[in-house]
Amino acid sequence: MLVWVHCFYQKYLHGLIALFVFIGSGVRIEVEAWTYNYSTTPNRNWNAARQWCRQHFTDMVAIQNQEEISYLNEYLPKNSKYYWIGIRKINNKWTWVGTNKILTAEAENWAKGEPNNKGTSSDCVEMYIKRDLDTAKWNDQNCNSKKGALCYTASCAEDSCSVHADCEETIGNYTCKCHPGFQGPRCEEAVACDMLEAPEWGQLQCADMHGSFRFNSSCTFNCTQGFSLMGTWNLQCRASGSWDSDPPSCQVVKCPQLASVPARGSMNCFNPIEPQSFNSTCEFSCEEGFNIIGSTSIQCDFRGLWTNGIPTCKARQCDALTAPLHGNLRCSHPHEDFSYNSSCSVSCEEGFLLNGTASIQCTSLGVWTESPPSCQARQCDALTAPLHGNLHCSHPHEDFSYNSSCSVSCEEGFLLNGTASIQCTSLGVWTESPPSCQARRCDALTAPLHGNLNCSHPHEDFSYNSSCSVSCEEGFLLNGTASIQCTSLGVWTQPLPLCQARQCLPLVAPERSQMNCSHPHSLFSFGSRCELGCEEGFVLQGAPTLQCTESGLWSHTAPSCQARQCEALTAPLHGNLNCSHPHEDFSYNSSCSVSCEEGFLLNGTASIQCTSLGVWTESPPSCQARRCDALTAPLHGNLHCSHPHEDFSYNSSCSVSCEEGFLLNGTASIQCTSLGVWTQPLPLCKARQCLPLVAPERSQMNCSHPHSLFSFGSRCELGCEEGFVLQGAPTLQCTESGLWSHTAPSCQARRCDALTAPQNATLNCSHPHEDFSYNSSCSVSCEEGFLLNGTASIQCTSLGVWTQPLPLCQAVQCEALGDPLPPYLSMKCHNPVGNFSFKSQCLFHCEVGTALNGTSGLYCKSSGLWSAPPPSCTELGMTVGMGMLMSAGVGVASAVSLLLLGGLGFFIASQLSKRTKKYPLEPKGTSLWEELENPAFIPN
Ligand SMILES: *[C@@H]1O[C@H](CO)[C@@H](O)[C@H](O)[C@H]1NC(C)=O
Ligand SMILES: *[C@@H]1O[C@H](CO)[C@@H](O)[C@H](O)[C@H]1NC(C)=O
Ligand SMILES: *[C@@H]1O[C@H](CO)[C@@H](O)[C@H](O)[C@H]1NC(C)=O
Ligand SMILES: *[C@@H]1O[C@H](CO)[C@@H](O)[C@H](O)[C@H]1NC(C)=O
Ligand SMILES: *[C@@H]1O[C@H](CO)[C@@H](O)[C@H](O)[C@H]1NC(C)=O
Ligand SMILES: CC(=O)N[C@H]1CO[C@H](CO)[C@@H](O)[C@@H]1O
Repeated sequence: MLVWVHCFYQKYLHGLIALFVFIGSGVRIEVEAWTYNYSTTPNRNWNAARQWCRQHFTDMVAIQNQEEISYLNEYLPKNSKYYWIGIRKINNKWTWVGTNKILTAEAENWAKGEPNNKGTSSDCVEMYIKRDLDTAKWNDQNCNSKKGALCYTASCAEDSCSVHADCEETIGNYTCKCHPGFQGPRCEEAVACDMLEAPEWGQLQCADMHGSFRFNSSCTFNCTQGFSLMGTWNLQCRASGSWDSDPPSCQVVKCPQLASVPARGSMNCFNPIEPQSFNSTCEFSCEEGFNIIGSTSIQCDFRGLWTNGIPTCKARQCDALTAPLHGNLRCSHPHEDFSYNSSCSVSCEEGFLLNGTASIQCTSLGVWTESPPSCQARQCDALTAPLHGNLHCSHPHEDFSYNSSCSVSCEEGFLLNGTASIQCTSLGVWTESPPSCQARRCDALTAPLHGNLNCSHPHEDFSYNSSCSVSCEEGFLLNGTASIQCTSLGVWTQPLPLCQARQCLPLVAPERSQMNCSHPHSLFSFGSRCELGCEEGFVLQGAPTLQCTESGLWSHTAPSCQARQCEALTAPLHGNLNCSHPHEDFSYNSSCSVSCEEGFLLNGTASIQCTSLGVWTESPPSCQARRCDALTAPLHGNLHCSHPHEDFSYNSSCSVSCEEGFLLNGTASIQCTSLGVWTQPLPLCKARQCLPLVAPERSQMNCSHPHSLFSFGSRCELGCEEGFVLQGAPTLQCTESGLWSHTAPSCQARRCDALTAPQNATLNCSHPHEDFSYNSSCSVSCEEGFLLNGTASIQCTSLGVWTQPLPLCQAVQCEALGDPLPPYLSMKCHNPVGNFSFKSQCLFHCEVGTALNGTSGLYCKSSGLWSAPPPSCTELGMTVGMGMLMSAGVGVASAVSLLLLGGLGFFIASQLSKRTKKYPLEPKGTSLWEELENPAFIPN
């Protein structure tokens, strides 16, 4: 067992805080706080197994979920009989015996087909720990079967959770399942509801079992006096953290609505809380003129009742009134009889006037605005007797008042003016204005026409004793008596005189005139005015208006009418004038016509008339010379014209002259005929002709012909092809004389320098054009023994220079000798062309006592090789070979001097003499060197 435990530890509990303790036959697995104990030695029936579990641990396992199942399957060792678990069928329900809880669906873990509940006693349950098939699944079994006991130790302790929770086992621990209304790990904390506040105008009192405003808190609301509670008065905090109903509010107690303010009064309410509610105060007042009846102020008490009823307003009272004598009283009472605002008016009988204010009112203070009025008889104006009359009156009421009556009578000689008897009416006026007594009248006079009236009136205008006189205006004469009087009978002594206009002589209208006269007074008298006008085409001579003056004479003498004058006409130049004059010369209706001479044309209308306005119908015509076409100078010509009449018209003559270089083509002078055409067409100016040019060989010619081909002004430019040079003028012009400015040029090949053959060479040239000119080609060939230095063949370019400089022929070079010379040997060379070069000859000789070994004379061959290898000197004996030769200048003379200088003279002479036989010297003109040049010269 111990071994197995070790393996188990290693196999399953590695890394966990785990502990195995072996107690007899029991094994405990402790995983943190969760503990399972089991025993398989021995296997027991279910009751024994449970007894063992209860004896040693808490109880047989109760499984709450799948997590515990897989845990057990993993950590328990395999037992062939498997393990009992603490579940049984009680009252036909699978029940956990340890916790007495019904099996939940969550924890259910039956093997396939289980429970099949075979047999009555198979209501115990085993768990297939580590079985191949249906591992960890459950199976219902006969309770007497013997199996391993699977026990657990509870993690829940007395104080694991608070009293408000149930402790539940979990793997390795427990959890506290809170009772409703509690929360927190140990479910100590009651669920909180929203905080409550006392309502406005109210109080709040809470009984808290688990802290204020928490689960099971009970809060009671009440309101202050004058307010009533609206809503639930008591609230409970529920397990869900909400109150069982909304918090109540306190609402003010209302009094009955005051339906209306008293009539004629006003109400002013003060509402500290709400309108017409608890503590509201209303005050009453009456309008002006009204007294309040009742209390002026009422209040709403806490029960919602007003302290008093609404008061009323009563109008204020004035004294009662009665109607005055001769009058009526009329009143209106808006409120009560003779009280505030009552209005009374008094009206008087006809003929009586109101004394005082007609209408009075009862004021708000209960007094009348004025004292009541009375009625008095209407007064007329007081009367007095008129001048020259007497007055008699009767007065029923008062003097000169309503119903009084008065009458007037005049003295003799005067007439009553007005009604004799008058009465004072009910309106206080006399029926008529009081009468007067007046003097007798004559007819009223007015001044006669064109006269003045002058009157004097001792009484009244135009009445007894009035006197009037008349005077006439200027130009008028008095007809009658000048002064008249009004008699006592009311008539004038004479009729009123008149004023008559002064007369002029009558007028007669002159001939061809109209006369319009106006006669304000009478025909042709003072003021008459005559206007005179003439017929159309005639002009008035004299004053157009005549007036008859105040002296009876006309202002002017009578005028006359004369025909209107036009401008006098004369015959135009080259024309005749023919006129007819019905009235006067060149005046209204005169008619004139013009005719022109031959060769001239009428310009204007032939016949014109003098109009009524004194102007000719048209301006007088003129005669103009007949026109030819206007001419302009021809190109390159000048036009000279003479015009006896007008430009280019009848008798005009024109001639043309041409510019230099141009020739006239046609008649030089032409004339304009009487028919308006030129005798000939206008001649032209043609450029003078030069001979046509042909471009010379190897040239290009560019010509411009401003006038015509190769004529005056033509200009030809000539140029040569490449390599050729123009000989002559490059530009030719056709001059005004018809000749070219220069003779035609030619093109010649461009020249190069003439060449001569260089030394020791021959020159071979070909010349396509001229000697040593463009395209000439020359080649140089050297003589034998000379080499060409440069290009063999050169050409003359188009620029007139050779492509290359002429090459030279240089002598062939042989190897230089004597640098240094072998011992005892000396050398003399003759170089006709250059040192050690073609044709060079060198002679050697050895010192005395030495002998020449080799050829004494060498010459440079055309192949550039010496004729023989250079010699040397040997000391053997006195035999001296012919290897040494003297070198000397050119010619025999120098050879001779050499011989004179050297001690060898004799020797050489003997040698030469010896040799003469073989190589005889030329008698004249040849040198020793020339001799040596001979290819036959072979020493030894
Ligand atoms: C067990 O659970 C309690 C309450 O839930 C907790 O306070 C405690 O730390 C847990 N113990 C372990 C070991 O998890
Ligand atoms: C809640 O209050 C009711 C009545 O006041 C009481 O019967 C009940 O036991 C209380 N519950 C708790 C958990 O305090
Ligand atoms: C009502 O009026 C009384 C007396 O003026 C005062 O003492 C009381 O505070 C008022 N109540 C309220 C709720 O205003
Ligand atoms: C005279 O009177 C007539 C008609 O009133 C008028 O047509 C005419 O022009 C007058 N002649 C003159 C000269 O005033
Ligand atoms: C002369 O010179 C040749 C070649 O250089 C040599 O072979 C010969 O022996 C010389 N003769 C004498 C006598 O020294
Ligand atoms: C009740 C009981 O005996 N429980 C045991 C479970 O196993 C551990 C380890 O042996 C014992 O200490 C407990 O007493």
